[in-house]
Amino acid sequence: MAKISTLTDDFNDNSLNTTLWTNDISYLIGGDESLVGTLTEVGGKLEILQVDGALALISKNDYDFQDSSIYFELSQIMTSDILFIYIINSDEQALSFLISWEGEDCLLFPLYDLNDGSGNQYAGDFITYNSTNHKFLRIRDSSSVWYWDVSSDGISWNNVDSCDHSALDPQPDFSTSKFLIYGGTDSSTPVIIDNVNPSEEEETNTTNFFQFF
Ligand SMILES: [Ca+2]
Repeated sequence: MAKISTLTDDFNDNSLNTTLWTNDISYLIGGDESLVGTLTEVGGKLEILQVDGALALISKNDYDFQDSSIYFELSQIMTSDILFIYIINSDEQALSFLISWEGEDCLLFPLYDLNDGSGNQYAGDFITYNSTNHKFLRIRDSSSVWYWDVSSDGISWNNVDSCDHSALDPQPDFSTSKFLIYGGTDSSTPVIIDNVNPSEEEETNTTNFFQFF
């Protein structure tokens, strides 16, 4: 099983890579095709637009999240309601960021849900969502600790919260996981993302660019 860090897309060819992505949530729950929202690559980014109040982006393939990580650029969020960014395993256990509009405020929550009937557990306190400081979001697993990280540039990261999962019994198994963005929204403003796990080669080139100039 490929590590989830190998799931990469820069969305630069303005054509959705349908071997990697779908808006068909039956990939998550099994069963018949069930499309949520629309996915369109525009201007080198991916626009996820709600239809009938909901939107979704799902990795078609399964990945191993254990001792791995996924990050991406959140270029724009919706203007109402909620958005979940999930790592979700085959037992429907999930690690997530929740972005939630609460009146005038938009909040960012680090959460996990062990699918044991207790619902979402708070990894830590919510913080006010900031589109500049939280432009990049990362969820990672390292040495039996889950981390929720944010960054303004995808290079320098700040940890929002962490959870030592070594003592959980039974131990959640994230060896077979999907990446999922799911939201309920009345907003006609699309969620726009870019740069899912940029390759190290691209990061190196970016560094060289700035060093050269
Ligand atoms: Ca791009």
